[in-house]
Amino acid sequence: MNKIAFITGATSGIGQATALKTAEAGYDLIITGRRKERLEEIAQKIRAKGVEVLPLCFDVRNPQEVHEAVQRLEGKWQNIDVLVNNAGLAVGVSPIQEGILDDWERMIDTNVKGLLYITREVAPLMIRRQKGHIVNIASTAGKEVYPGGNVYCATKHAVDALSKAMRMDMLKDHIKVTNIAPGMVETEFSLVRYKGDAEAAKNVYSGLTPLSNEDIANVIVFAISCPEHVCLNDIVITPTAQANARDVVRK
Ligand code: NDP
Ligand code: 8X3
Repeated sequence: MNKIAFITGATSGIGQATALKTAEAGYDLIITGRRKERLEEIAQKIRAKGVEVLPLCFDVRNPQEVHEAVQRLEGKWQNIDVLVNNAGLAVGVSPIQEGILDDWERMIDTNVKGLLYITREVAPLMIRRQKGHIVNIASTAGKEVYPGGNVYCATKHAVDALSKAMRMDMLKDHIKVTNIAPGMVETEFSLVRYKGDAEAAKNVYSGLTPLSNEDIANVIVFAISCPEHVCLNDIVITPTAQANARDVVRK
């Protein structure tokens, strides 16, 4: 029987590529996101690879929706081997003193509270089977801060801390936890951050070769394919043109 991976935020970017790559690696998939049509389209694409897929449309910020979605899982779908906590976003680049409260709430509620709500529902299913692997998508913004990154960086520092905490809390239950910290990956991330301003989003990656969503998906597949006794704890991945959260070289 195929293993099962549960991937949040699979309608775009890193989550979408991870869904496709894990399907190719032989996993059946539970994929989530808020955009129902996209989710269905991606589910169709994955089914064409001959694996089973269960699309679940909900907002990770809503604890009731998260609870109901996971509690409704039946039969084999409860046997989740891998959880990829990927759904997340940055909104805005304002300095703290000009920060927009709604942007802050969206980032904290999605990146921190959403990740916690999902983990709170899925981890007990893994513990019941005394096995499982949780992959948290953090960021280089969770290692360092940069001007205008304030609250986004704080949420990703929180993810970094939660990865360490989860690994300790579920150590005795043999649950692996891998923290993945990417630098610049060209996805819809910057379009969301700049609130639909395509020009500003494009400029983020101008003059350098950013990572692709597939680059990150390949690393995730590698991490979840390690032998039972091997756990990759923390992986930082940047484009060659990026040294850390601040320093990049452009042509
Ligand atoms: P995208 O914007 O392309 O994808 C984000 C995904 O998250 C979408 O599928 C979106 O689905 C989902 N999502 C966002 N908010 C919610 C919500 N409230 N409920 C459910 N799903 C949600 O960006 P990326 O692929 O780049 O981002 C994925 C993760 O990677 C994020 O956690 C991001 O912080 C992190 N990251 C990104 C980097 C980058 O440079 N791109 C670098 C480092 C980390 P939908 O809108 O359908 O709900
Ligand atoms: C996204 C990478 O550099 O925009 O997490 O913070 S960055």
